[in-house]
Amino acid sequence: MKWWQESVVYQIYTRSFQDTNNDGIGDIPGIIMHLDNLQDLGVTVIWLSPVYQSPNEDNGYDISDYRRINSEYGTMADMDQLIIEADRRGIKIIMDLVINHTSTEHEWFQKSRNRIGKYEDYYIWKASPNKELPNNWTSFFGEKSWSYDHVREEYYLHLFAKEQADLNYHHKDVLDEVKDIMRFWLDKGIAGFRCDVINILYKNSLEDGKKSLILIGAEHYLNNNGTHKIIRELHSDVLDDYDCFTVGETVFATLQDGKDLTDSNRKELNMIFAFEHVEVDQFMVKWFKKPISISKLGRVLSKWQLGLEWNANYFECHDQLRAISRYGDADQYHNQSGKLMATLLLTLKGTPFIFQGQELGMTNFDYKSMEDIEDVESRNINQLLTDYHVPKSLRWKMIKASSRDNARTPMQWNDGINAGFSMSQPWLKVNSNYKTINMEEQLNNTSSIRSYYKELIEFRKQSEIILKGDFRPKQITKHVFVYERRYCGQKLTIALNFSNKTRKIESRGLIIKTNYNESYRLFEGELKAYEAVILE
Ligand code: TEU
Ligand code: CA
Repeated sequence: MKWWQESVVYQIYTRSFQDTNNDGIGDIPGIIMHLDNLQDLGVTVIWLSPVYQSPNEDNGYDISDYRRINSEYGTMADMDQLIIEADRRGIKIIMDLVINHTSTEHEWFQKSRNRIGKYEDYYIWKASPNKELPNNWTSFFGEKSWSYDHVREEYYLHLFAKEQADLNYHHKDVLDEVKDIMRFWLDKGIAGFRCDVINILYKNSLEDGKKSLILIGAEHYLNNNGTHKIIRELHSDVLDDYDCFTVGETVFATLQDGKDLTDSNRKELNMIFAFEHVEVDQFMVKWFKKPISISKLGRVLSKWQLGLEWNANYFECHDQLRAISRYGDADQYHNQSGKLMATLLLTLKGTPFIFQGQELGMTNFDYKSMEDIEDVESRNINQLLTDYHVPKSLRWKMIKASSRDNARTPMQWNDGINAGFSMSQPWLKVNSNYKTINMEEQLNNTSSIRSYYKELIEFRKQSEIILKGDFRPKQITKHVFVYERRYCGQKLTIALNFSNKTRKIESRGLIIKTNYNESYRLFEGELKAYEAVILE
């Protein structure tokens, strides 16, 4: 096994993690402050969401200098110290590599709009004599994907916000720049990259896209050979020289795309973040709160588990809803459903990724209006819905049920001022449930969600079956998901009940883990509400 297959990764969204200088914004010293806590949890890799210099239109996913640290988060000296201090605790760091686009404040873009030297074609520009948009493509954030630049008097392409201009991968120098940036960070001692929207780099053509409800134009840039070739080149020219790993964030990837991207013979990526399982509730459920289809979730997860040799597993990140609010019951079965999601995440085949606060069972926000929202995606969607005359209350309902800010609320460290995140007004409001859901309360409480994460992480590290075993779906119904892991003639059965009623299942066995506190041993086929068991 490779070290990154045995790893447990913890994603830190620095802005919301811990503020140490009381400006209301999380920072790198705040991460260093909590390294002991992460080591205690059992984490062996940290994925840092972007901490590079950025005007923060999209919270760091709009980079204006890849070799500088955002001054809100600290200095390069802080970053170097973080790498050293993490290493002392057996924790490696992977960075976010955002190379589909840069901030329009990036020096390259500034030179490009002024047509300076080689930079002229670093981005995707299009003249338009009659001021019509160059094509009909729409962006991931709902708007048109072209903006007019008054300096160059041309349109530029942006598949995300208008402050995030897409780089032009038809220009060879762009890829060389990326390679240098990667080496810069790998030489500093980081252990790899989470590669942002890595499957859309290469644009085949700029022709009009097919009519579609969302993302018009995607067929011209999703998972094409140009992108595969770029990724292989990054692998052979850079990554191969280091002991590191990559996880690609791959929007709209099919299983076949996943196979192509992670097939070790092709030398592209080590694992990907697929989206299919976090899209089983897209639109209807997310916006209108219809109950999520557990059978669909189970089928999709099984398909990916069976289809790939190895992959990344996740249920939360800075773009997704909180898992308890989404798949569980945050009110009545907060503790059980938090542990249920932990059981699922940590017993699947693949490398598990925990998002900050997930180990505490943090929930979706409790905001009351658009004024509390910072997320650029939510703001754009709200604007779009306003343009379509969607009434305010319905707009809010949709935003509330889908906003990425649900996951981005500040970490809940204790029941003190601002949940211990900061002494001054946080950049994004703290969830008011911090009085009961917080780290301090859970740390020494043996029945807390955090204690369960810690226990299960340790269990996973010791279990060859979990680490190396095959995956077999056993029973997938409207309410339960049961699967086996098998290795060298041994097996474990994992049974999960995603409902608030007792459910009968076929499996039997000896319980070695349960998310209910009572210590019962023999499992006779009945799962309690939101119960999760691991059977021998
Ligand atoms: O996400 C890509 C992406 O597809 C999401 O923004 C998606 O549109 C959204 O989650 C749906 O709700 C990556 C980053 O994770 C995200 O934070 C960035 O905003 C985006 O790329 C642009 O860099
Ligand atoms: Ca700060």
